[in-house]
Amino acid sequence: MNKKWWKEAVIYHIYPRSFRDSNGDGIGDLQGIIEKLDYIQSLGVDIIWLGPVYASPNDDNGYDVSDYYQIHDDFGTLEEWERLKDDIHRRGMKIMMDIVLNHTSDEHAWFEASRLSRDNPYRDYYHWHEGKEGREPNNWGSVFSGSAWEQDPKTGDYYLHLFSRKQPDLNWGNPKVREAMYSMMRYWLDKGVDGFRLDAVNLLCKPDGLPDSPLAAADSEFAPCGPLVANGEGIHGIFQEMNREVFSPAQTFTIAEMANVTAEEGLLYTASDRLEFNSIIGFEHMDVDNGPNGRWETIPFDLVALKRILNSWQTALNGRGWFGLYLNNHDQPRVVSRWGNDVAYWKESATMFATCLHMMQGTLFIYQGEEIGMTNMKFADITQYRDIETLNYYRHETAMGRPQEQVMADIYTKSRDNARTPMQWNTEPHAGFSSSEPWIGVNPNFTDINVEAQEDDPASILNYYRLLVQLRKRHDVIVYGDFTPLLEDHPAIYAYQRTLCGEKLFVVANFTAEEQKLTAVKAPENAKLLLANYEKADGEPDELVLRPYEARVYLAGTA
Ligand code: ISL
Ligand code: CA
Repeated sequence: MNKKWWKEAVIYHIYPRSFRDSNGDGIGDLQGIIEKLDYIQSLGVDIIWLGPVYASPNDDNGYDVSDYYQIHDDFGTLEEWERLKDDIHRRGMKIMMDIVLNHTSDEHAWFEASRLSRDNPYRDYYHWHEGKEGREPNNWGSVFSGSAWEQDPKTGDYYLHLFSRKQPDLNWGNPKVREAMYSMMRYWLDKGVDGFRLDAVNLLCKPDGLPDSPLAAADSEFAPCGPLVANGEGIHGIFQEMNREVFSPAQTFTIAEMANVTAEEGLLYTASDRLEFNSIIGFEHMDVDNGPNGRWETIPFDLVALKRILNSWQTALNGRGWFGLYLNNHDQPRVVSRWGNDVAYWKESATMFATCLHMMQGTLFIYQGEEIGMTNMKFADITQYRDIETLNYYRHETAMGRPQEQVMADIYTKSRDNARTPMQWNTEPHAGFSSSEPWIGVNPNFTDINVEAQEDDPASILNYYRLLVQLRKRHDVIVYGDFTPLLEDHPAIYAYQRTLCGEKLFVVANFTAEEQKLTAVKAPENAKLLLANYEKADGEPDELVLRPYEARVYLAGTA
C-alpha cells in the first residue's frame, strides 16, 4: 500500500460558466466561485478542478483556447484568479487546472500565423496537408460531426481538427510545440497550481501516413477515427518527457482524460514506476450504453457490462496504477436520469450510484450539481441548446433527412447540455445562479432540487454526499483496499468487497426499481452496517432484500 495524498483526495469539478454568476451578466465567473468556497469546503473536498477559464472564442466553451496565459473576460481577471487560488489554499484545499494540449483555437496566434503560407514558421505547429484527388486527405470524421479536415482558402491545403473546425490539432511531433506547451504548464505551476487535468491527451500522436479509418459506416462519408488515433505510436515517450520536464520537478498531481482506453492501457499511463500520469479518467464505463455507431446511438443499459468494465479497471490498476472515479461530468448526461430513475426513485437512485462509486478504489470526482441530484434537461427547441457537439449533430442528422423527433430524442438522451444547466442554489429567480437570464436555461425543477432545500435536511442527497466524503477520510480500506468482485453475472445487483489488513468492506447496490433478493452473497461475519441510503436497513445481512435502488455498506474487522 503506497500511500499518497492524491489517492485519498476528493475532487470537486466546476464548470465555470454554469456555477455562479456574481455580476449579473448571466455567465458564471471566478468571483462567483469565490463566493461559494464555504459551500465547496463544507462538502469536505480536497481539490477544486476548474474547467478551462482561458481566453477563448468559446466555440467549445473554453476547450478552444486562444491564449493560455490570459483569463477569459467572461470569467474575470488574472487578479481574480489569483484571489481564487489564494482563497482555495487558505482553506487547505488545492486547485487543479484543465489543460488543453491536443488543439488550440483557430484564433490562437500560432494558428493565425500558420495559415498564412506554406512556409510560415508556424505552419508545422499544426497538421496541414494537401487534398487527395480534390478531397480531404482521408476519411476521418470529427468528434463533432462532419469531416475532421477543413480546407483553408489561403493555400488550398487542409488542416486537421478532431473536434470542431475552430479547434485545429497541434503537431506534437514538432519539438517547438512540445517546448511551448511545457513552458505554458510551468507558468501555471509557478503561479501555485497544484494539479492538472489533461484534456483528451491520448490523441496527441497521429498515425504516420494518415491511413483511412476502417470504421466507415455505410450511410456516412466520414468515419470515427478516435480508436485509430488514440494511444498513437510515441505517445508514452512524449508523456515521459512531459513528466520529466514539467510534472516531476514541480511534484504536481496529474489526471489524464482519455477515451478509447482499456484497463490494460490505463495501467501503462498510470503505473507509478513509468512516470507518466498519476491517474486517469477513462470513458469505457460511460460508453456502456453507446451503440456500434457511437455515443449518439443508445442501447439499453446493461449492468453486467458495466460491472465487467469497472471491475476490470479496479483489478488491473490495483497496487500499480490509479483510477479516477466518476459517473458525471460536463460531457455526460446526468447519471441519475441516464441509468437511474429521476422521478419515482430520484433520491434513492442518486444515492445508490454515489454509494457504489464512492466505495471503489480511486480518486473520487464530484461534478457540480451531482451532490444535490440535479437531473437531465429537455429543452423544447433546438435553439435553446448551446453545445457545439449537439448543434452540429442536429444539423447533420436533419440534413441527412432523419425525422426531427428522432434527432431530438437522441439529444434528450445524450446531449452534453444535460449537465451544463446552471447550478441550482435556491428558489430565487434563475435558481440563485444569476440575477439575469443565464447563458443557458435553468432546469425548471430548481424549485424542488436546490442546495438551500437540502442544506439542513439530514436525509438529503447533499448530506449523504458529505457523509460519503467523511467515510473515505475515516477508513483506509475505502481508499486502498483490494477489490473483489461478487455476483458478476447478476443482472440487477452490483456487489463487491474491499479488504485491507483484516478489514472488510462489503458493498451491495440494487440497480433496479424492483426489490432484489440477495441470496448468493452475504456480509462478512460480525459486519456492521456502515451506511445505507434507506432510513432503516431491515433484516439480517444474510437474508437481505434490497429495496428499489437500495445500497448498503457493511464493515467488518475494524482495526
Ligand atoms: O475523442 C473522443 C471520442 O473518440 C471524445 O470522447 C473525447 O475524448 C472527449 O470528447 C474529450 O472531451 C474533452 O475534450 C473536448 C471537449 O469538448 C470536452 O468538453 C472535453 O472534456 C475537446 O477539447
Ligand atoms: Ca458573470
